[in-house]
Amino acid sequence: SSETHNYVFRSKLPDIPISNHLPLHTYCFENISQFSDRACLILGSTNKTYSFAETHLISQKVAAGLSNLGLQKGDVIMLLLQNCAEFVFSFMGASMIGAVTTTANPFYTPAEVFKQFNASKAKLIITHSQYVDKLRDAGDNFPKLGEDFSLITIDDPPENCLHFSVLSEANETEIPTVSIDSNDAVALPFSSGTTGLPKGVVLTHKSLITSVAQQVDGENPNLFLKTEDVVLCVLPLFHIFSLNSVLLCSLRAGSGVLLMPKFEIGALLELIQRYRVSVAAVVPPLVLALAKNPMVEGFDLSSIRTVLSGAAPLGKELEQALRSRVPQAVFGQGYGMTEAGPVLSMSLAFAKQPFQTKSGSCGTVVRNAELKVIDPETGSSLPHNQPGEICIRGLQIMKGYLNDDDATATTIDVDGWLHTGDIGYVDDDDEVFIVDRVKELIKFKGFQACYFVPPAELEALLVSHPSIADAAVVSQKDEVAGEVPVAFVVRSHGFELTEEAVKEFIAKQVVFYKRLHRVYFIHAIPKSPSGKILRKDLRAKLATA
Ligand code: AYL
Repeated sequence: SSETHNYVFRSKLPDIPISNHLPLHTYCFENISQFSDRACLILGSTNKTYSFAETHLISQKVAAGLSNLGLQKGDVIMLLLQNCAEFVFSFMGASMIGAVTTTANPFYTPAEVFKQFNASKAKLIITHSQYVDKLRDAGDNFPKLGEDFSLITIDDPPENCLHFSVLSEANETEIPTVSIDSNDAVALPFSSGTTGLPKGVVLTHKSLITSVAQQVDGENPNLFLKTEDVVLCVLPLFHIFSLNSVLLCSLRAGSGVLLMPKFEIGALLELIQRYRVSVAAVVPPLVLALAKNPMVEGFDLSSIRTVLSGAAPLGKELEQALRSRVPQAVFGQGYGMTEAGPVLSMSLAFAKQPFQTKSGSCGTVVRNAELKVIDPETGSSLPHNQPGEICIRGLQIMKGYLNDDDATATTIDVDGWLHTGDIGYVDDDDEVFIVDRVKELIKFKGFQACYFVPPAELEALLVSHPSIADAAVVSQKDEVAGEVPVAFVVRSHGFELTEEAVKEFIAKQVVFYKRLHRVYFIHAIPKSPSGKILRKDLRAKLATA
C-alpha cells in the first residue's frame, strides 16, 4: 500500500528526567547518605556483610590501588570471578578512574579467556587462586603471566600473583582526578555468542545509567526496589542480567544484595529462608528447579514478594508451576539483550503502582525508550498483535561492538534502531510477547508453503509432561522437508519414557509440521550461564550421531 504507518510502542509510565550526564559510580552511590549503614552486600557463604558506606569506601580504595598499579582512564581490567564482594569493589573502583571492566566466565578454558583478554586488550586479571594454574603457561600462543599481564587473586595468591589487598588497602585519597565523559565505556561484556562469534559490547556510563534509571527511578519505578529489600544475586555477575538488574539497580535503590558464588538448590533455599530474600532474579532453568525440585517443600519462601525471570523464554506451564510454589509473590519477566543495555521491556506488575499483566508476557517497553516491530522482509513497522523483528531505540543501547564497525552497522541502523533478531509482537495492552529468536527458528519446507517451527513452543509442551524434567528442540536436516524438529529430552528421575511416547504426546498437540521426527534422551541439556540452551552444541551432537 502507498500508506506508510509508523507504529512505535512506548511505556505506559511517563518519561522521567535521567541523570545520565554523571559517571556510573556517582549515579549508583548518589543516594547512599540515606542508607549508608544498611547492609549493601551480604555474603551467603560466610555471613559477612558490607554496608553501603563500606562498599563505597572499599571501591574508592580499589580505584586508588588500580591507579597505583598504572591503570589509567580507558584501560581495561578483566574480572574472572564468581559472585563475590571483590567483583563489586573492582567494577565500581574501575569506573572511578575511568577504566573499563570486561567480565568473563571463570569456567572458561584458557583459550576462551585469552581470546577475550586479547580482544579487549586487558591489562590485568582479577580472579580466584583456583583458576590461576590454567592461566599460567597456557601455551606458547597465550600471553605470559608477569610479562603480558598481572594477576590478582582475591584469596591466597600463588607465586607471581598479587593479593587483592594491594587494591583494597590503598589510600582512597590518592584517586587521580579524571574527567569522565558520559559516552566513555565503563563495561565490556561479550555477547552470549549462541548464534555467532562472541563480540565485545561497549556499554557507556550513559547507557548503563539510562538502563538502571528506566528500571528503578521515578515516582512510579517500573521495578520497585525498597531499602528493606534483600535481592537474590545467584545469577552470575559476569552476565549483564545480574550485573545490571540485580547489582546496579540495588545499589541505586539502596536494597541489600545477597551474593551466592554458585547455584546449589539446598544452599539457595536455606539462604532465601535465612536472609528473608524478597526479590529473586531468576532464569528459566532456575524456575525449573524451584518449580519441580521436591526439596522446595521443606523451606519457608514466604519472604519472596517479587520474582523476575529473564534471559530466555519461559513456558506458561513452568510459570504456573512456580506461581503455585510462591503464591504470595508477584511474578513477571524482563526481556533484555546485552547489546540493548540490556533491558528492553519489563513487567509492569513490578511497578510501585502496579498494572495488571498477562502470563507469558515479557513486560512492556521501558520508559524513555521506543520499541517497534518490523516486517523482516520489508522493514516496515507493524501494528499491535503482528509478529516481526523487535527493534529498540534509546540512550540505553550499546555504543557499538568493540572494533567491529560492520557488525555494529548491521545491528544499529542509521536511525538509531537496534535490531534484536528476536521475533515478537506487542498486544493490545502494550505487552511484549517473544515468539522466538530469528536464527533459532526451524524452517520446515512443506508441500505448499514454508513453515517456521519455534523450538520454544515445543520445549514448553515437552516440559509440561510429568515424566520430562527438561527438553530442547533443534533442527535436523531432512531430505524432504529441508529441516525438521527433533528433541533432546531429560527424563525425570525414576520415570520410564519411550521415544514413541514422546512423539505421540507432541503430535496430539501440534500441527503436522511441528511434529518431532526424532527424540534423543540425554542426562542434561547444555546451557549457557544465563540459561540459554546451547543449540549449537546439540546440533553438533546430531551431526555425529
Ligand atoms: P543476552 N524471553 C525470551 N527470550 C529472552 C528473554 C525473555 N524474557 N530475555 C532475553 N531473551 C533472549 O545478550 C532473546 O533472544 O542478554 C535476546 O535477544 O545474553 C537474548 O536472550 C539476549 O541474550 C533483565 C532481564 C537482562 C533480562 C535480561 C536479559 C539479558 C540477556 C536484564 O532485567
